[in-house]
Amino acid sequence: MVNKTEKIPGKPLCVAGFRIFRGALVPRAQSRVLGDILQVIEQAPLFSPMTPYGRKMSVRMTSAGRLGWYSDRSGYRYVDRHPSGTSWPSIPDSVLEIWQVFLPDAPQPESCLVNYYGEGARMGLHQDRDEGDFSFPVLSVSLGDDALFRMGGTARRGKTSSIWLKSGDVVVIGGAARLAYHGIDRIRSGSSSLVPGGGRVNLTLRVVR
Ligand code: MD6
Ligand code: FE
Repeated sequence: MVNKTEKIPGKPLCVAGFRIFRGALVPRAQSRVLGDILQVIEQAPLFSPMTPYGRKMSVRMTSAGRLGWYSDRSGYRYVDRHPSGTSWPSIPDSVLEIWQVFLPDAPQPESCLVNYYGEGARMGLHQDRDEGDFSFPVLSVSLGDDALFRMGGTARRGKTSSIWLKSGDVVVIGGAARLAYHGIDRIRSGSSSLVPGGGRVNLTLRVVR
């Protein structure tokens, strides 16, 4: 699953408290996870959330797990149903295995947010703070096209650093970085052939409570 036969993640690259595990998933593992996520998308189709300010997000989303992230004029929150009214599909085992390898001491994640970036999609600088409990890290998995990831501190206008995330990279934000600002400035369209039709899929796994 993960790059090491003994299933121990290698030493991460640390930027502003973000732990970046480059190439954590070998290509075979990336294909398996993506295949499982495409099935999630079949059951719970991608949709474009509306921000509380009334703008449509350029990233399309869906979720797996007990809770899914949702946004509309009433604000950002976790809900137990897809907009179609059905419960979210369960988090695939291939995805739970990644969480298990990187965060063996954390409880099981309750939510796996699936973000799809087509050409031109981006995600503004934000904090992940819609969860009821910040004691556990958020783990992200990048699949498909490269993405320019910007990382800052806990102040909105603080200094930031950027790095290109590639398919198979895993990022863990926990501890002091759990509430750090981050975002995706842009995608390098066509840089990967993993996702059918192109684009980037990012998974973020969380304990919500
Ligand atoms: C993305 N990632 O990579 C957006 N959040 O498309 C996130 O918003 C994120 O990478 C929390 C922890 C890690 C992340
Ligand atoms: Fe985030």
